[in-house]
Parts: sequence; C-alpha cells; structure tokens
Amino acid sequence: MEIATQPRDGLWAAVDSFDAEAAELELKRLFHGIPLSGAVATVVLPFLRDVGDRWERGVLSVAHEHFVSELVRRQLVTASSERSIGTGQDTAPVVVLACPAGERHDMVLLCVALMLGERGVRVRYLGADTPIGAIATAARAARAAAVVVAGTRSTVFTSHTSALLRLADDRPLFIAGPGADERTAEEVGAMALTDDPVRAVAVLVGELARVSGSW
Ligand code: B12
Repeated sequence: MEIATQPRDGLWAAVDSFDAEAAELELKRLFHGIPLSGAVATVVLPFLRDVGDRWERGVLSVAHEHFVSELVRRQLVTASSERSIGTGQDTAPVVVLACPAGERHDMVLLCVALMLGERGVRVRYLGADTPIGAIATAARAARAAAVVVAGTRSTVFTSHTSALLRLADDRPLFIAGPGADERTAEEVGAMALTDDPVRAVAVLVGELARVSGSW
C-alpha cells in the first residue's frame, strides 16, 4: 500500500537532520511558481503552525526551532527580492511594522510586511523588540500612513498604554497577533487586525487606499 506523504515531509526530514542545503532546496521547490502571498498562505504559515505543534508536543528542540526560524526568514527575504518586492512607487503609502519591547515573535509580522510590499506598499520593517518611542520616531520620520504593532500577549501592549495612545493620536495604529484582542485595542487607542495574516493584508490595503487614495 502506498503511504500518502505531506508536501512538507521532505522539508521536515531536512530540518530534522539540520541539512540546511536540502531544506533550502525544499523551500525553494515549495515556493516555485507561486506569488509570495500564495507561498505564505500555503507553505510558510502551515509550516510555522507545524513548528508550534511540535513545540507544544515537546518534540522540537530549541536548536531546531532557531534553525527553522532563520531558514524561513532567509527564504522569505530571498523570494521577495527575486520577485522585486519592496520597490514601491514614491507615491505609495508607507507602513511601519514592529514588535514592542520584549516581544520576539516576529515571523508572522514579517510575512505580513512582505505581503504588503507585494501589494506595492512601501514597508519599513523594524522587527522584534522595538521600544514604542522608537517606533513612533520612525513612523514620523518615514511619514507613515499606518503603523502595525504585533505581540503574543496583551500585556506587551497594555504595559505601554500611554506611549501607544500617543502614537495612535499621531497616525492610524493597528495591533495584531495573539495578544491583540478588541478590548486591548480599545485600551491603547488602536484597531485590532484580524488573526488571518492574508486577510489582514487585504484589510490594511483597503484602509490605506481609503486614507491615501490609490497608488
Ligand atoms: C517560534 C516560537 C518562538 C521563537 C520566535 C521566533 C520568531 N522570530 O518569531 C523564539 C525562540 C524567539 C521564542 C521565544 C520565546 N517564546 Co515562543 N514560541 C514560538 C512558537 C513555537 C511558534 C510561534 C509561531 O510562529 N507560531 C506560528 C504562527 C503561524 O501562529 P501564531 O503565532 O499562533 O499566530 C497566528 C495568529 O496569532 C496570527 N498572527 C500572529 N502574529 C501576527 C501578526 C500580524 C501582523 C497578523 C495580522 C497576524 C498575526 O497569525 C497566525 C495565524 O495562524 C510558539 C508556540 C505556538 N504554538 O505557537 C511559542 C510561544 C508563542 N512562545 C512562548 C514563550 C513563553 C516564549 C518565551 C518567553 C520562552 C522562554 N521562556 O524563553 C521566549 C521569549 C519570547 C519573547 N520575549 O517574546 C509562548 C507564549 C505564551 C504566552 N501567550 O505568553 C508560546 C505560545 C509557547 C508556549 N505554549 O509556552 N518563541
């Protein structure tokens, strides 16, 4: 009897043995011929969910998790530059994206940043562990049309309530990630983005078109 294989089995086999070359080839194969947003939806997010599941079941070592995160990050950046993502027109709106101080879970935020770039938005990605004051300074300097801040726990937002309220006063502020519920959003003066990263990109693009016009 033939055993059914999952599309990510080859990738996991390579990751299990820390075979970076084979894992990169597998990821390239899975990304081949599809737009970046398609690769995020069908390859990266399911793969990251596998990582989460394995972590929860205690069958993924810290070394494997770090190895996987760096592998996925490299592939996302390579795939974006191969598709010339991130070269938005001068008239396109700018969005600043970051995780607050103390928050290191930035992989999904990176996916969202690159998918926004794919839609022509000019993305300024600050990544993990960024103080809110620094995010605000960057948003002002870059004349950002919106700011997205992502966090795993609601306390990464509520422990900076006054700084976030000031930021939200300055420009449209969205919070996202597992810690971004409606109540927290209200407390910090932000709008909560949907949990689905692909839909969140559509919401953001719609909102940007509404405030900045089409680009
Ligand atoms: C990978 C990982 C890490 C990596 C992060 C790598 C990186 N650069 O992102 C590293 C090693 C850095 C890390 C560190 C820690 N981690 Co960690 N980590 C995880 C893990 C295994 C996977 C997270 C992930 O990527 N999941 C896959 C994505 C696709 O799913 P998701 O995160 O649920 O996100 C969904 C939605 O929320 C949404 N979403 C998420 N972000 C965003 C952003 C935007 C813009 C949008 C629109 C949507 C969106 O999209 C997804 C849709 O399916 C989870 C376990 C798990 N089951 O998730 C723990 C987990 C998140 N970590 C946890 C913890 C406790 C830690 C540490 C404190 C551990 C420690 N003792 O050192 C540290 C420090 C964290 C810190 N200071 O921020 C806890 C968080 C618990 C909590 N709620 O507080 C978890 C849940 C594990 C656990 N059960 O204990 N971690």
